[in-house]
Amino acid sequence: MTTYAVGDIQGCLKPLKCLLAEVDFNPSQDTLWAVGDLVNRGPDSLETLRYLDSLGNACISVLGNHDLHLLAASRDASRLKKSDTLLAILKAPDREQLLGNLRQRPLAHYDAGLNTLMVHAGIPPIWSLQQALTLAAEVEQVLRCDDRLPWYLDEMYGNKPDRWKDSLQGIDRLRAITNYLTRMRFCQADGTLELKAKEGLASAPKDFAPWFSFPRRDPQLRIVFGHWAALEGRCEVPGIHALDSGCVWGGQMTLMNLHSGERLQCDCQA
Ligand SMILES: [Mn+2]
Repeated sequence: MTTYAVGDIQGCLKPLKCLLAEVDFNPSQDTLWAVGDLVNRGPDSLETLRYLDSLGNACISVLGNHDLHLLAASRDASRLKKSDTLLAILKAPDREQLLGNLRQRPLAHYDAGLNTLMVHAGIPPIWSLQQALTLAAEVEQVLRCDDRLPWYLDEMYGNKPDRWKDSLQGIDRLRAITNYLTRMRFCQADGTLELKAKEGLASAPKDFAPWFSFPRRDPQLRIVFGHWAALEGRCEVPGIHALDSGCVWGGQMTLMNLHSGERLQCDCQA
């Protein structure tokens, strides 16, 4: 009965299976958390989705920006970029089932027993745990609604508004929540976002710092996140665990035992 969390998979199924074999992962007893970006850039996005779906309740995953991009591309293929490796999913006979399952996945997952929150990118310092969960649920509701999903996917791209306000409404509100939870790296203490810088800590734009470097509303809460490959799986802040170690970019995949905190990495090339 062990819960593990894995970093961004991005279609790298081989190292994932290698890590799960290494820990004798048993889907009838153990649970795998995935920090999102299940697909894209890597070689086996289609098989990754099929495999994670086959785990049923043994896999809990939050949505990352690439997963949302897949949903948007399934609505309008002209959104595909040259570097995307999503075509096999869009052409698959079971695409509707795979995409249908994907849009049921949450943007934030919290386990009280493990005192752990999982999000793809992070949460801004101005949000409490409860706020993060409530706001994530607002987007989740739209993702699961046939009538509102196309509107959301058409309007979700963009870097504005760059600062959270409780009074935000409509698509601005949903886009801000989405950007915090799935794209954020650097921000300010008041939550102002900077979404262009993608490199390591040294690349912080003037007056900005990593989202996890500010005092937090729930300092005892453990947070696991992915998205930021340039951190190479390292974060010095106690209780904040970076799991994206850039597997798809030639790095390793990281699997963390959420009970012991022990980490395992796999060199297996995707
Ligand atoms: Mn990402």
